[in-house]
Amino acid sequence: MKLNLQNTALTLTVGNADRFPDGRRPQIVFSGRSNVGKSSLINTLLLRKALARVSSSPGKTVTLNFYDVDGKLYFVDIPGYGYAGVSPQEKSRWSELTDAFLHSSCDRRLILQLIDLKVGPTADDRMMLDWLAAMEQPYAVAATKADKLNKTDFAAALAALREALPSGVPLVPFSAKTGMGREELWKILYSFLDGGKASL
Ligand SMILES: Nc1nc2c(ncn2[C@@H]2O[C@H](COP(=O)(O)OP(=O)(O)OP(=O)(O)O)[C@@H](O)[C@H]2O)c(=O)[nH]1
Ligand SMILES: [Mg+2]
Repeated sequence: MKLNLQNTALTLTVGNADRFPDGRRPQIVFSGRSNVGKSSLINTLLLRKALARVSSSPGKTVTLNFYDVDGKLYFVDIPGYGYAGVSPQEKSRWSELTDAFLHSSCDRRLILQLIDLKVGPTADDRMMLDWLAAMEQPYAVAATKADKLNKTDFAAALAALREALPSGVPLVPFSAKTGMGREELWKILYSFLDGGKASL
């Protein structure tokens, strides 16, 4: 698959479980706790400054954003979890919407789970990782904000995160600030789009 990254747009913002687009197009889903860097990662992958809005008020909107990538696939920015300031009502809205989405049918769906490298996997992250493993869903992990660590801490944090993941799950250190990991993530995405689960 070849993609023209000049040809991307936010096409759909969904706050209701019955409004998902049909699952014929492949989807790359960006999942992670609030503030982990999902929107920044999407912007970096697509070489855009502000296609996905980098938030100043985390956890405020419970919507899924679908970005059309060259008419061939969707990048899906799902709302972040684990933001301390949200009400129980908003939390249950988050669960209902994301759960419905992640269970909705799609021919090819890859989840990119983001985990802050410096913070390490939180309790919520571990729940999400358990869920992904149980779903037998193809997924990869991006360790975000890698630029925040010095060399020694970087190596230690990456090794610790590796330990927390089942073997065979791709793990890519990433920084939206320096561009570290962008190429490697695209390789994973392309290999998924072209070959499927086995080549991950
Ligand atoms: N140093 C550094 N900061 C980053 C990086 N990526 C994101 N940030 C910062 O982290 C904050 C949150 O980034 P977002 O991309 O909005 O995170 P998000 O996961 O989309 O947040 P929500 O949409 O609220 O769930 C912003 O202040 C970003 O500038 C990174 O790679 N390095
Ligand atoms: Mg965001």
